[in-house]
Amino acid sequence: TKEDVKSYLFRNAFVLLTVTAVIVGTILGFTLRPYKMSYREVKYFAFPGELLMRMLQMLVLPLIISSLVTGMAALDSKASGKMGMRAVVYYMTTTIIAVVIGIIIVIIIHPGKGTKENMHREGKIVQVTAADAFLDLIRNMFPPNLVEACFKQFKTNYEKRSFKVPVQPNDTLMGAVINNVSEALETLTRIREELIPVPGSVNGVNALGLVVFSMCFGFVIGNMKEQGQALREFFDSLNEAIMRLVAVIMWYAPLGILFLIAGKIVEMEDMGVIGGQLAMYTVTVIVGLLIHAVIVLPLLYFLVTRKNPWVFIAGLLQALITALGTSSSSATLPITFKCLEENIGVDKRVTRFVLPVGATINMDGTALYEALAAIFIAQVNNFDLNFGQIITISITATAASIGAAGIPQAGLVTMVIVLTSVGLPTDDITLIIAVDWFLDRLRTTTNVLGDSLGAGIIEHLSRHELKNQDVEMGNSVIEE
Ligand code: DAS
Repeated sequence: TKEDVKSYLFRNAFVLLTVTAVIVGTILGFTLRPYKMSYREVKYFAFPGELLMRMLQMLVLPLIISSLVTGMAALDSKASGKMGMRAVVYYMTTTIIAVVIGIIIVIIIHPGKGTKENMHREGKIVQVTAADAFLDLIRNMFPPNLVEACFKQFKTNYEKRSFKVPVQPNDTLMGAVINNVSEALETLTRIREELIPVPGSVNGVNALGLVVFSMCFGFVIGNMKEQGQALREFFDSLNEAIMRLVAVIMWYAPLGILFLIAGKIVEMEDMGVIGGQLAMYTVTVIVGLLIHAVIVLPLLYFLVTRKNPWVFIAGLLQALITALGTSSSSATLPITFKCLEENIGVDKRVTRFVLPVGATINMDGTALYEALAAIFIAQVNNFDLNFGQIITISITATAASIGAAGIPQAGLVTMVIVLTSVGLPTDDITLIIAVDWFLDRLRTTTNVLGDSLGAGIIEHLSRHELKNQDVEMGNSVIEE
């Protein structure tokens, strides 16, 4: 009936609006492209998109803190311990699978042909060792000053880093970069200014440190009986308030996504200049990400829960599109929360605990990409990797994905760790920079999918603990 159609449309309004936004944004972008807007015009044009990014980022910090504190406080220590273990096992397993897929795919497709003779580089070897990177990661888990951890961080222990763009005409692979040397340099400067912050940071903020602190803090106040009551209630209502703000932003999101997508299409490089090897590389990354996101993760979800993964993914659509539009898994976090809790109905005790951690450290798409890109760079350099080196790449790619912030193109920066670990030239990151904005969106979507399916899997595995706790607390238990 008419009423049914109406209620269906209303229930699915967000998804419909978001999908429409993607379509309209794409059409608008391609329609305006021929007009070759100036940098400033593009900035003005894409302004509604920039606002969406800022609004989402505005909520991330209070959301991470309040959801982790309440999430931990709501679980008894046995449940949180078990859930934590399951989360770690899930994150590690899926990340390692992703890395292996990346390595196998790049070896099979072999997109890079050795062009070493016609490339000379004088780039400096960057003084970053894998050990430095690991220590930095651990260090940042314990911020000495919590207030400072909420501000932009620029200090790292390997601050000095130099990139040089190897200029080499008549080289198809380099063509794209050379045509855009100034652009590439600009991007690199931007990266240096914005991203080199601390590993594990979100938008310059030390998220990893705040995650660790919030978890410990929530754990402690959860065990404090009456004395902790005031704090538990405070963080609970803070979390509720933030989620209501998220609900408001949800209405704006489709408009923002429309302009984020249209703006990017207007300003992107002509795909024509992308040479053969780079095109092959792009295809290889896409194939790898697809295998992981469309086959491996849904299969894993099905094997563990025996539920239809596609129903789950359909409920997640809006978060996935937001990830595609923003290329930031932490900016997407508020939307991911909404989708999981409201559309899919995942237990809040699980989402609050698992999602903020996942968005900070679990990045399957990034891990796959880092391993794949490093081997591609080895192929371009005619650099034969032995088995030990491939293992080193898989370990450092895992670490680099944990260290990468959930912000645009963070994975490109942490790649330095992977390349230096096997002695590949870090300057060669410039080879892949021309297509990174695009691949970044795809790996961010994969990252968000991995975190979300993980929440579903962990909820399923923890159902007994959650039920026991409900019984103890006298909550009404909903039978499956
Ligand atoms: N774009 C990132 C994310 O938010 C990570 C990356 O650059 O790989 O997930």
